[in-house]
Amino acid sequence: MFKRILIANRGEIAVRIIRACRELGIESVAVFSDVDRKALHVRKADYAYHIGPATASESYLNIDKILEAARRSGAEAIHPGYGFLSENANFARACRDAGIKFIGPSPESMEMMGSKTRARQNMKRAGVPFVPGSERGLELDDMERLAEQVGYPVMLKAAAGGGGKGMRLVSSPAELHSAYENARSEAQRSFGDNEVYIEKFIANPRHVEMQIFGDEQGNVVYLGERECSVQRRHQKVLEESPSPIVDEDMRRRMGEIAVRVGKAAGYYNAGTVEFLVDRERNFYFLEMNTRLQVEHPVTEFVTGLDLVHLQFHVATGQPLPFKQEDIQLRGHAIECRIYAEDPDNNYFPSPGKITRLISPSGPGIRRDSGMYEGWSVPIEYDPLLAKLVGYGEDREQAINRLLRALYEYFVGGIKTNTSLFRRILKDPDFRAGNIDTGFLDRLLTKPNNETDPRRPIIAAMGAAIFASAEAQATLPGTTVAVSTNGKAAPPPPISGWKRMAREEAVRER
Ligand code: MV4
Repeated sequence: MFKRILIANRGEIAVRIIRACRELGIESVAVFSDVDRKALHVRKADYAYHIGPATASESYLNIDKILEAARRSGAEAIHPGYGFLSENANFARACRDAGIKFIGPSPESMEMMGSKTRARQNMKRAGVPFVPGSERGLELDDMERLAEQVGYPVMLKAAAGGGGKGMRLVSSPAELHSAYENARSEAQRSFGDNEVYIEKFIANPRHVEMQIFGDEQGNVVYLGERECSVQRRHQKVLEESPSPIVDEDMRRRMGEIAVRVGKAAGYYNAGTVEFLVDRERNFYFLEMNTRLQVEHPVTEFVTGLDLVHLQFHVATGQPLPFKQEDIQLRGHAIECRIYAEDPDNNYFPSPGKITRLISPSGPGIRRDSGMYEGWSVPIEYDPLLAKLVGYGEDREQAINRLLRALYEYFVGGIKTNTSLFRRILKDPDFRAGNIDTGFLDRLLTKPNNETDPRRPIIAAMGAAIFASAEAQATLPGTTVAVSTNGKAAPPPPISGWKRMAREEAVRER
């Protein structure tokens, strides 16, 4: 096993990886930018190296700075976490060239999946079902011809894209020309690559992804699916495993397809194969994520595996310690992404100092967090604070445990999105498993039932007590300061509240 691993990341995922290191007796090396000196991952690691200013391109995204820290620290391997350099083939190659093990897939696998058109060509060859459309970038006239063939509405997508950037829905031939130009220029601006291809549009799909794991001997297994349809602006908000719509037969078919994707890519280490699922439960390969994902804890709960331990294990060159038939899924897990954002201000980021923190725990609850009381959430990075994961024997128990834990959570000083999860978890459609990628937008346009119907009465009671206290404060016998210069009097030195409390304390029963 490795003796020392550098974690090229920050926040909750860095803490998660440091925990795995500690459990296995591996020394952990943190890296940090100027604004992360006091971050939790820096406190928890065995060693920590400063790598530059807050700007990610000069710190967490800077290959030379990361490799320099690895060299100075004597780390033998680098775990990239998610985001930042995790899916950067040049970084994986630079690690290889520097004689440092990149804990993840080969740069070749990453490159194959980095371009959607290249991935579609390879998946076609491997017999993997993908959304009908083109496998190459197209010029406008070819695009017009193919759109007629596939049938409107169609989706234009950037080959280098992801997260909805450079994506356009086209409902009729008249809209194609301008949508094509827009998609192309957005793709050029966002990715420096204007290749655009076409797909048939799938209305209100579900997003279901399959976790796979490979070793360097060529074995690939699947570890169950995650339902990730609860999204907002292409950002996942809540994920669960298993998916409420996937039965044993569908899981086996989807899993075997995902393994075929992995094998076609010569894939090893942790990976995720994303599918779109239509209303008839047909599923289509969408893309592959070549990293450990944010939502991996739900898979860890239902499989009983530690995916980070497993990443370390296969990165040392050892084969997977189990076979497909050894994998058994048990129970149900749901993850909430707790963000520093303001639900009353369109979920705008809400950085600042955490002045008070009361954290949930208890049966079936896991919390992966990068925050602590007194720490300030920086504005420069993704505002994910923590992941709260609930586990139960079934979906209902997982939901109820999560709701209970959400009520225990108190984060003071900043705004967080915990109220959003109470709404989601109480929603009848969600509880029935009736979710697709439009679910959250629909929920957010409904009246907010999170508001307690007793609120107006509670407010009236509060007002009555306040009015009574005001009256008490000015009763004869109360000390009232009198102005000597004829201007407004200062407030009374003894409040009515205090006097009422004292009276209550000495009252005869
Ligand atoms: C689609 C689609 C419908 N039809 N492709 C959005 C982000 C990108 N990764 C893929 N996306 C979609 N591709 C076709 N042919 C609908 C979406 C989509 C979506 C997909 C997954 C999760 C959330 C989504 C929200 C809106 C649209």
